[in-house]
Amino acid sequence: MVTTDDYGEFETAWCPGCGNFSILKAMKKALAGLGLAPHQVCLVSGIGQAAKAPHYLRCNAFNGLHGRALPPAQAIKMANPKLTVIAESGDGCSYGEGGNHFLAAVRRNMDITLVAHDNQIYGLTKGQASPTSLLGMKTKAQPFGAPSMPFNPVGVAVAMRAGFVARGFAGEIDHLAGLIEAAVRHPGFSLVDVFQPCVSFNKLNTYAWYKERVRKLDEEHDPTDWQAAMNKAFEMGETIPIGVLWRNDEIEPFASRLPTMRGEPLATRVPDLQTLDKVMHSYG
Ligand SMILES: Cc1ncc(C[n+]2csc(CCOP(=O)(O)OP(=O)(O)O)c2C)c(N)n1
Ligand code: SF4
Repeated sequence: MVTTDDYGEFETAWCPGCGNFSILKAMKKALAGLGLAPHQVCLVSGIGQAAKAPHYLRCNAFNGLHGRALPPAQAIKMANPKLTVIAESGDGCSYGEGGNHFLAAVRRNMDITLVAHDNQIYGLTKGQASPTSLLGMKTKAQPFGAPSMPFNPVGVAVAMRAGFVARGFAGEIDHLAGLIEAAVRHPGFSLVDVFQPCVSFNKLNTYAWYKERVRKLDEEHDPTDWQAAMNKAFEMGETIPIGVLWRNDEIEPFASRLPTMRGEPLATRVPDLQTLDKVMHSYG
């Protein structure tokens, strides 16, 4: 039986009290809950504090460039669809530097999961506003307040009728583990945007701020009702719903649209060198 211990215990470089610790716990719980052994999983990240998360789990991992977690994650899945591939990175990495990759991943609907640690700030570079920072939030780099409207990742993903869209909170570990499990089980692109307090640099969106606002979605919410999901995705005031906002069971996963992804994984296929040779010569 797979347990959380199989994923190891490592020393981290995170500040004491950082929300990243809880997301790490939830991730281990979810992977063990799914019965996935470490060799069956590949975690992919970019750059940032959140992007260090895969360093702290004993499983396959790829740590790439800032904003570029999703392209290698999709490439890994294409090469070996048998692997469970999870991209895990910060909000800056996922929606700022990696914004276009995020949109492309939603459109492709490949069977991977993005777990975005959304601390509404750039943590690693010491506290500049990120794409999800609230309008007017003061930081050292934005003393007059963040001047741009915040990006709403779950709103955009629901608007695009993505495969699966959920929002979690680092202060609700068991609930978050359940969301990650459901996201991984979904046979297409899945997003879990996670509110993650950055205790060092985000003095607005603190644990107390989130606790006052986050509310678990009740049973009545139907995640296949697009209009209801849109309404919940944009409920960002005194209450902010967490849970599975939206699920699209109707779109085909990418693998069934691309014939080369059918059959034996590319990673284990025996290449037909004669045909390859002919193709190469045809360009000569
Ligand atoms: C292309 C590129 N732009 C900018 C940087 C500088 N940089 C490194 S980490 C980072 C912010 C990370 O923020 P986020 O992704 O939200 O993660 P966090 O550290 O908050 O977990 C930036 C801007 C970089 N490394 N590469
Ligand atoms: S700077 Fe913020 S995000 Fe980074 S480890 Fe410290 S508390 Fe966490």
